[in-house]
This record gives sequence, structure tokens and C-alpha cells, in this order.
Amino acid sequence: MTTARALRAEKWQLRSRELVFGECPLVMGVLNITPDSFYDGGKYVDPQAAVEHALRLEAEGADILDIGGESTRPYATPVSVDEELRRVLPVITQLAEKVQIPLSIDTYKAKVAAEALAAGAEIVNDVTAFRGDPEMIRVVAESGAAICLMHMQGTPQNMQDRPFYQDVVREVKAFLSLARDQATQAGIPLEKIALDPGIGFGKLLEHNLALFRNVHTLHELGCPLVVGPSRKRYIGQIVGNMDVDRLPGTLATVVAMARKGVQVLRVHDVAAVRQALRVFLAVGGLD
Ligand code: HH2
Repeated sequence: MTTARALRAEKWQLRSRELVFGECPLVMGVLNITPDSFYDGGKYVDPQAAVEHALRLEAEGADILDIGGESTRPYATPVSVDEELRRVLPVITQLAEKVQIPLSIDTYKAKVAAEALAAGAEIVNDVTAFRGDPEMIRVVAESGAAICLMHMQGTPQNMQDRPFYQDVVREVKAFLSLARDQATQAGIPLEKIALDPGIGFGKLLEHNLALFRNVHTLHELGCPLVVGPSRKRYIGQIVGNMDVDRLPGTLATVVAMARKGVQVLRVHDVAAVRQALRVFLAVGGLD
């Protein structure tokens, strides 16, 4: 682990600023403005409720806010560009004035990304790694935005039907390496690219576990790593109870990811994650 960790990227260049990583991961707070997201669906469909929640996440210590207008949970119904824009744009416009931390738009649609960036977002979080919309790579390259490229096998509509890998870590790493190269060839600077193994996206429990255990080997790709462990199914599968509160399991994964040098953790429970990371660090978790 030490060798791979030594290669970890130290910074992520955004449009207007640079994020510098310390020994502890940065926290990306999730704001889903959707009726159907797997955890917070329906809570923040009202723009005012969404803005208030975003301000709360910032006050709790989020370093980045990731705003999404379409659920990517298994079998989710896709939404139109217009509907996605109707959900996210008023919120991004308000937040760009109200928060200090950078805003990320969680979309695979180029038009949604372009408008969100024009309204003040700095990062595009594309769970399809440019495969969802042929225009996306150009929008990102021309805008100067930072990009998070995530691995997914299949699409949200079919990804959990029969996920299959010979060697999940090798295949995810090869996919992310290609996606990174495609981005740099299109003119996106390496310093602006982050990579994400895509926990739960076309993966069975054994695949998610292999990726968590070996995530440090992805540092060799030379980009910051984003990981989204928050409240996902693997926790219920590990403990054998799908209805269990998944916050404790999320916190356990968060500290494990911190040990492996992951730079950004995408989570719903910012205050709890911050507390876990602070205590983990204070009691010598990284010594
Ligand atoms: N997970 C989700 C959505 N976007 N983006 C990245 N980069 N990494 C992830 O692991 C990731 C992601 C799923 O979580 P959530 O947004 O809470 O649910 P939904 O897709 O149902 O809105």
C-alpha cells in the first residue's frame, strides 16, 4: 500500500481555484434534487429546501457540493434535459452566490453540464465517463471545468442485471486509464481530472469489496481519486440486513478509504463523516 499511496495526486485544479489534499480526504456533500434518489429522493425537490440543505452541508464542513437532478440508482427512469435543468439550474444559480465551496454538477448530459457551468459550477461529475453524451468531452474541454470520470459497467437501466468481470480491479483501472487518456487527448489538462471506481455501478458485493480493498492501486493513474461509499447496498449485504441504518457502515468505509489515501469522499452525511475523519486522525489512524 505504501508504494501506491506515495504516488497519490496532491492537487485537483478546478476552474477558478485549486484543491490541495492533506492527509485526510476532502468531503463532497451530495445534494440530489430528484424525487427518486435511493437515499434522499424527494427531500429536496423544492428549490428552497435544496438551497437550505446545501448551506447546511457547507456549514457541516463539506469541501465540495455535488448537485444532481437525475437518479442513477439501478433501474432509475431517465429524465429529459429540460426536466433536469428545471431541477438543478435555479439551485445552482442561487448557490453560486451563497456558498464559498466549489459546486459540482452530477450529470452525463452535455447541455446540463454547459448550463450548470455557466451558472457557476466548477466540476462536472460524469458517471458515464463521456460515454453518455458525445458532446460532453468538448463542453468540459472548452469550459475549463474540472471533471470526475467514473467507471460503470452498463447503464443504470441494466447495470445490476448480470455484472461480470474476470478481474474487476484490473478492468476498472484499465477503463479509467483510457478515459483519462481520452480526456487529455481532447485538451483537458491532467491536473483537472479525477477518477472514480464507481461503487455499486454494475458491481456485485465481491466486486465492490475488491475495489475498496485495492483502491490504493488506482493512485498509479496519477489523478485524484473520488469514491462514493455513502449508504450503498454493499453495507446491507455485508451485515445481512438490507433495512439496517447504513450510516455506521458508511463511516467504517470512510476511515478505510482515508487510510488508503483516497482524496475525495462523496457522502450524504457530512457532519458524521467529518467527525469520523477528525477522530480517526486524532487517535492516530494514519500513523
Ligand atoms: N454515486 C451516485 C451518484 N453519483 N458520482 C460519483 N462520482 N461516484 C459515485 O459513487 C456516485 C456518483 C449514487 O448515489 P446518489 O446520488 O445518492 O443516488 P442517486 O443516483 O439515486 O441519486
